[in-house]
Amino acid sequence: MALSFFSLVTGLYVLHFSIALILVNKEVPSTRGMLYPRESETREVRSLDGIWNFVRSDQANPTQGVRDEWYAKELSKSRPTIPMPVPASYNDITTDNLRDHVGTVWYDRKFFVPRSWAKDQRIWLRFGSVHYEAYVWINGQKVVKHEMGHLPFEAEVTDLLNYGAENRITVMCDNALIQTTVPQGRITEVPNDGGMTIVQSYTFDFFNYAGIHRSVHLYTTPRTFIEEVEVTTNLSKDATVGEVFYSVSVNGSAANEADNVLHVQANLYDKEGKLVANATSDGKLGGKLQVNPVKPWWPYLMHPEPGYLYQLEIKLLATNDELLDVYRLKVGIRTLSWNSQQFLINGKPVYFRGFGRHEDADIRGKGLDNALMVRDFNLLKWIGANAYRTSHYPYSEESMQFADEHGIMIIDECPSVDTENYSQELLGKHKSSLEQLIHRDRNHPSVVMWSIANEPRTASVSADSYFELVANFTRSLDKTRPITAAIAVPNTQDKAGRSLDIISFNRYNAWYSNAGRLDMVTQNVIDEAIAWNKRYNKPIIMSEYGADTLEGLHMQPAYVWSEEFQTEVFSRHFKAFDELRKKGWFIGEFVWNFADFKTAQTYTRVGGNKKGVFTRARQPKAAAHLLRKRYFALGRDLDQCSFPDDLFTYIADLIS
Ligand code: GCB
Repeated sequence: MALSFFSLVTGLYVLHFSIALILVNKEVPSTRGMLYPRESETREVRSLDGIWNFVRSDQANPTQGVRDEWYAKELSKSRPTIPMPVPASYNDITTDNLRDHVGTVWYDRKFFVPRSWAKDQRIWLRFGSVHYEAYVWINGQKVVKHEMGHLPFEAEVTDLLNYGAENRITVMCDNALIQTTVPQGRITEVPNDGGMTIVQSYTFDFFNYAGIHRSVHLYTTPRTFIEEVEVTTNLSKDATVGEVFYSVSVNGSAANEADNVLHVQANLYDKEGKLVANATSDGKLGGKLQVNPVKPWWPYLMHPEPGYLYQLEIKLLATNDELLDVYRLKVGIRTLSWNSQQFLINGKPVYFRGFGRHEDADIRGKGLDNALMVRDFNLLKWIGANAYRTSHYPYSEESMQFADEHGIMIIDECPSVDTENYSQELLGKHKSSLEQLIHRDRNHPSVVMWSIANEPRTASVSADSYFELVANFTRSLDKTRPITAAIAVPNTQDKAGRSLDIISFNRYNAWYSNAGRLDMVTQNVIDEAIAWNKRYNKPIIMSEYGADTLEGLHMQPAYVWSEEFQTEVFSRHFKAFDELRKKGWFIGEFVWNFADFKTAQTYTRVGGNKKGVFTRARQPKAAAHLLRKRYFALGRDLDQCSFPDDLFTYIADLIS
C-alpha cells in the first residue's frame, strides 16, 4: 500500500524475517475441463441462478451445520432461512450485521431435472465462483469442495440426480481468510461487550465480499465429450496469414475403446459466418488452421476494427464419423512478444493506457451483474482506455469474453494480494490459483500478461525464492505471455523483480507520501521509474497512482480529497509519463482506480476507497474528462486513432 507504510515498518520487517525459508517446488494438482458452458446440438445448459434459501451459522460454531448434517434435508428444517439472490455477495443484502459475518453460511434451493436428461448423457454442475471456500451437496450427497474465490469449479452429478423429479442443491460457503489462504488474512478472538467475538482482519484494501458470486449452471454433455480445447495463434511477418493451433482432450469411454479412433473436425468461421479454414485431425485430436487473408485481433483504438474474433467449431467424431460432441468458442488471432524495452502485439509496440479496477457495486458487492459490466465497458471506451488489470483477483468469465470482443487488453491477476508471510503451504495455494486462472483464461486474446501478485512484501528474504518458484511455474504453464507483479516496496529492497518479464510499480506521490504536495510528483515518478529500469533492465509500467476524491468536493487551489486535487495529481503524472515515454522502456500508465469501491472500515476510508475516476454509481468525476483527453491524445499520437466529436468543448472562434 502506502510508501509511508513501508518506510515506517521496513526496518522492523527485515529484522523479523531476515532468515529465508527453505521453499521446495512441489507439484500442484491440475484442473480439468471447465469449458465455459455453451449450448450446442449436443449440449444443454440450465441456469440455477435466482433466489436461494440462506442461513448464517453461529460465528462461534462454524462447523455445527456439518456436524448436524444440515445438508441432509432442506435447510429450513434445521434453521429459519432468509431469501438470498444468486449471484450476489450476501453482505449488503440484509439490514442487520450479516455484512460483517465471519465464517460459514449456507444456501439451498430445489430444481427439476427433466426426464429427457436421463438418456445417454452426463450432467455437470458448474459454479462461476464462490468466495472463499465452498462445499456442495446434491440431494444430501457430497459433490465437491473448492478453495479459492473468483475461479470456477465443477463436478459431475449424473449419478446423484433424480430424473424427471425434484432435486436439492446445498452449498456451504466459508469466508474466513487465514495465513494460508490466497489472499491472506487473520482470524482472532477478542473481547467485546458480550464476552468474546471472532474478528477477521486483512491488510488488502477492498471489502472481503463473500457468497455465490457468479452463475451456477447445470449442463449436459454426451457420454464421450470434448473436455478441453486449447488454442494458440500465430501471424505471418506481414500479418496477412494467420494460424490457429488447437488441441483437444476428450473424456469418456469411447476414448478408451481400442478400435475406436476418435478424430476432430475443426472449422473456423469469420464474423459473417463464412467458413475460412477447416481441418480434420487423425487420432491426434489437434492440428492447425490457416487463414489467408487474416483479420488479426487488435486492441481498441490501435486499429479501425478492434477485437476481431473468429468462431472455432470443434466437432468430435467416432471412427464411423458418428458425431459425438460439438463445442464452439471465439478465437482472436494475434501474436505477443516482448524484450527488455518493449511489449508488442502483432509486431507493433503497445503503450498501455488503462486502469486498476474492482468487481464492486452497491448492494450486489462482487456478484456478477451484466448491466454493470456493459456500463463499465462503455465507460472504458468512452474514456479511451485500451487496458485494465484485474486487480486483485480473476474477474468474471463473461467480462473476459466481453474484453475479447471489444479489444480491451487485460493484465490478468491471480488473487494473491498483500502477501505478508511466506510458507510452503501458501506457495502451493498461490501456484494453484495461477494454474486455475491460466487454465480458465489461456484462450482469451484479450489476456496479454499474467500478474502473479499485487504488493507482496518483496523486501523479505523469503520473497526471493518464493517468487522465482511462482514465476517459473507460471512460465511452465504459458510461455506465450509475459509475467508481471505490481510491486510497492522501494526498488532497492525488492527481491521479486528479477523473476519477472515486465516490472509494474504502484506509488502514491502527493497522497501517501508528501500528501498534498503537487510539486513533489513529477520528478519522483521519473526518478523511480528510471531506478526500476536501471535495476532490472526490463520494460516498466506504473500500475497504480491516484488520489482519493470525494465527488462534488471542490477547492481552488487544489486541496486533498477535492476534484481539483485529483485532476492536478493526474496532470503532474502525465508530465512524468511523457518524459519517460521518450526513454523507450516505459510502456504504460494505469490509474488507481476505475471507480470508487468498498473497503473494510477504517478511519482513512470515507464509505470506501474514493480514488475512482468514476463514482461507485459509474458517473464521471472531473478528472475523468481530463483523462479522456489524454488517453485519446495518446491514441492519436501513437496509434493514429481519431478523436471523438465531443472530446473538446467549444470555447470561442479565435481568429488571431
Ligand atoms: C495500493 C493497493 C490498492 C489500494 C491502493 C490505495 O497500493 O494496491 O489495493 O486500494 O493502494 O488506494 O491505497
